[in-house]
Amino acid sequence: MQTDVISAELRNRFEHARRVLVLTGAGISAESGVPTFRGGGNSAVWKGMPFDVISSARMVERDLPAVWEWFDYRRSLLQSLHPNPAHYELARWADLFSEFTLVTQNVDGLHQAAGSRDVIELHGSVWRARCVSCRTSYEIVPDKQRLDDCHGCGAWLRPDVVLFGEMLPPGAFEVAAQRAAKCQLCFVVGTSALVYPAASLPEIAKAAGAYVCEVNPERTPLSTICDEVLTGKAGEVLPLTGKS
Ligand code: BJW
Repeated sequence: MQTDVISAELRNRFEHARRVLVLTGAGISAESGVPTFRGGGNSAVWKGMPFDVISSARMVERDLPAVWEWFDYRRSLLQSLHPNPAHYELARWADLFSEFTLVTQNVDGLHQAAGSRDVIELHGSVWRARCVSCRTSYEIVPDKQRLDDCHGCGAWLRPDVVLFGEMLPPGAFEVAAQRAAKCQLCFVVGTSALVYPAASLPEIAKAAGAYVCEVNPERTPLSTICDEVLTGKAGEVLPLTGKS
C-alpha cells in the first residue's frame, strides 16, 4: 500500500480537524484473525446455523445454552488473538484531537486491549454476561468459569451482546449520534454497513457537513455517500494518515 492513497485533501482535514468520529466493524479485527460476519461473498455459519439465526433474540428464548456455546467458542478463539496495527492506530488518535469518539459494533474487546478508552460499544461485549431479569452485568474473566445465574435475583445470565431484533444499550446510540452530528471528520472502518442503527451514524455525520471517509477492501452501501473511499485493509491504510 502506497502512502499516496491518502489524498492531500484528507491529510489536510486530518491535520486540522478538532472533532473526529470513527465507526468500526468486524473488518478492523479481521487482520487479528477474528472472522467477520459477512464480506468476500460469505456469511458466518455456526453448526449449520447462519449467524443471524444463532445471534438472534429468538434463539435466546428458544435455546440459551446453544447461544452460550456459540459465544463461549468465540471467546475461546479471542483468547489467543491480539490487536493489530489498526486498533493501535485508533488508540493513538484519541490524543490527537480535542474530541475523539470511537464507536464500535464489535464485541471482541480488541479496541480496549489496544489501549482505547471510552469506547462506545453499540452491540455489547462477549466479555460480559447480563441477567435476563434485572440486567445486572458481570465481567467474564479469561480462563475462569463464567456464572450461569444472577447472584442478585437468581435468574439466568445471557451474553451481554445486542442480537438481531434487540434494542441497543440504553443511551449508547444517542451519545454516538450526538457526536456524529458534531464531528468534522468521520471514518467508517471495516463494516459492511448493513446493520442499523449503527450504519446511520456516517449518514448523520454526512448530513451535518462532516467529511466522511471509508476504509474497506470492498465497497458498501455507504460508499456512495463517502467523500473518500480508501480501498484496502484497515491495518495497512489507517497508519498512513500520518499525523503525529
Ligand atoms: C475489512 C477487512 C480489513 C474485511 N480491513 N475492512 C432499518 C432498516 C432495516 C432494518 C433495520 C433498520 N433498523 C433496524 C433494523 C433491524 C436490524 C437490522 O439492521 N437489520 C438489517 C441487517 C436488515 N437491526 C437490529 O435488529 C438492531 N436493533 C434495533 O434496531 O433495535 C430497535 C428495534 C428492535 C426491534 C425491532 C425493530 C427495531 C440490532 C442489531 C444488532 C446486530 N447484532 C450483531 C450480532 C452481535 C452479536 C454477535 O457478535 O454475534 O452485530 S449482527 C452482526 O452484524 C454484529 C455486527 O456488529 C453487525 C455488523 O457487522 P459488521 O461489523 O459490519 O461486519 P460484517 O462482517 O458485516 O462486515 C465486515 C466488513 O469488513 C466487510 O465489509 C469487509 O469487506 C470488511 N473487511 N477485512 C477493513 N482487513
